[in-house]
Amino acid sequence: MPVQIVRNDITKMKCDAIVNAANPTLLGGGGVDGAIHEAAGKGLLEECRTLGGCKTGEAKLTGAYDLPCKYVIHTVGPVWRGGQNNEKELLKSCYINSLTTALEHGCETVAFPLISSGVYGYPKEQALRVAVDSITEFLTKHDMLVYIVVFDRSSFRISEKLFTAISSFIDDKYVDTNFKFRFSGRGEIGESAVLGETQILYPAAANLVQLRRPAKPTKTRSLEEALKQTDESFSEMLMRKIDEKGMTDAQCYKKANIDRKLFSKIRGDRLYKPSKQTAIAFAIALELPLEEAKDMLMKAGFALSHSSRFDIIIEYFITNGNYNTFEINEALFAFDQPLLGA
Ligand code: AR6
Repeated sequence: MPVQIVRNDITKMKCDAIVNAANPTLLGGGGVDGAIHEAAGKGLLEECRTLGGCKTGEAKLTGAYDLPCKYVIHTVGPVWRGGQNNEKELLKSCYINSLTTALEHGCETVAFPLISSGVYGYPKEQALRVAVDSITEFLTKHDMLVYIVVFDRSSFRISEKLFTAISSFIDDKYVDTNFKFRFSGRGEIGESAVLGETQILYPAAANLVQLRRPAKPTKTRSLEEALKQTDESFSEMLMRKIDEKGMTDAQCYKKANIDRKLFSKIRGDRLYKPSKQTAIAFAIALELPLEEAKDMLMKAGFALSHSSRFDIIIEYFITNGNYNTFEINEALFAFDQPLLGA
C-alpha cells in the first residue's frame, strides 16, 4: 500500500527518511521541528547550521543522528494567510521536493508530518488533502512507500451528518445480526430500542425474554471450499473486472493503493489468497456494487460480516456508491477502525 495514513509520533518512525516541518532558518523551533531536533541530538543542529537556510516550498537533506531513520528531509511549509496567497501550490512543492530529494538518495520509505498544519495555521483537513493528492501524484511515476503521520485526532474528521448516518447504519446492521426479542406471553417478535450497543428494553423488562444468540457465524468459507465451488478464482475475477471496467492494471492497483509487486504476485498466481484488506481495496478501486464486492471477497475466502464495525462501514460506502478511499478512511478513523491501506 504505497500511501498509508498512520497515527504516531514521527520521531519513532523507522523509515529511510522522515520529513521535518521546519522554518527558513533550519535552526530548530517548536512543534514537530522541536521534537525531531530533541530526538536526533545536537549533531542535527550542527549540520543544519551549514545549510544556509531553506526557502518556502524547498527541501534539504541531513543525516538523522540518534533518530531511527537514515535521513531527515527539512522542508518549509507556507504560513496560512487565508488561502489566496499561493499556499496550496507552496505546500504541494514541499511534498514533491521532499519526495524528489528522498528518491535521489535512494529512499524507499518516507514519513511526512502534516506540514504547515500546526504553528503555520493551515487548516488540518485541507492540509491532509493536499498531502494525499501531492503524494499520490508523485507515486503515479515512482515506487515508494509513503506514510502520512497524523499526530492528533482533529486532523481527520468527518461531518456530524455523515457520522450520524454511519452510526445508525451500524446500529441497524449490527443489532439485526445479534439480537432478537420476544414477548414472553405471546411469543411474538417484539421491539427494542438500541443506542449504540446498549439495548433499551420496553415495555417492562419483565415481559421480555431476550434471546441472545451467539454472533451469527459469518458466511466465510475456507479458500479451498470457495475454490471447489467456483471455477473462477479471486485473481481471475480481478483480471476480468479490470478488463470489463476498461482499466489498465496500473490504474487499478494504484487506485487500490496496492503496490506493483503484490499486484504482480496476484496476477501470476491463479490461487493467490490476498488479505481481506487487499481484497476490499480492489473491490473499492473497481467500484463494484455490493453483491459483486461480496462475491469477490468470497473468492478470497472472506465475507462482509455484520458483527464487525469495519465491515459495516465498508458496506455503508459501497451501498451509497461512494468509492472514495480517502473519505472511507476518514470515516474508519472517526470510528476507531483500522484504515484501508494501514
Ligand atoms: N509527530 C508527528 N506530528 C507532529 C509531531 C510529532 N512528534 N509534533 C507535532 N506534530 P508544526 P508547521 C504535528 O507546528 O505548522 C516550528 O516551530 C502537529 O500536530 O510542527 O509547519 C517550525 O520551526 C501538526 O499537525 O509545523 C516552524 O517555525 C503538524 O505536525 C513552524 O513550527 C505540523 O505542525 C512550522 O509550522
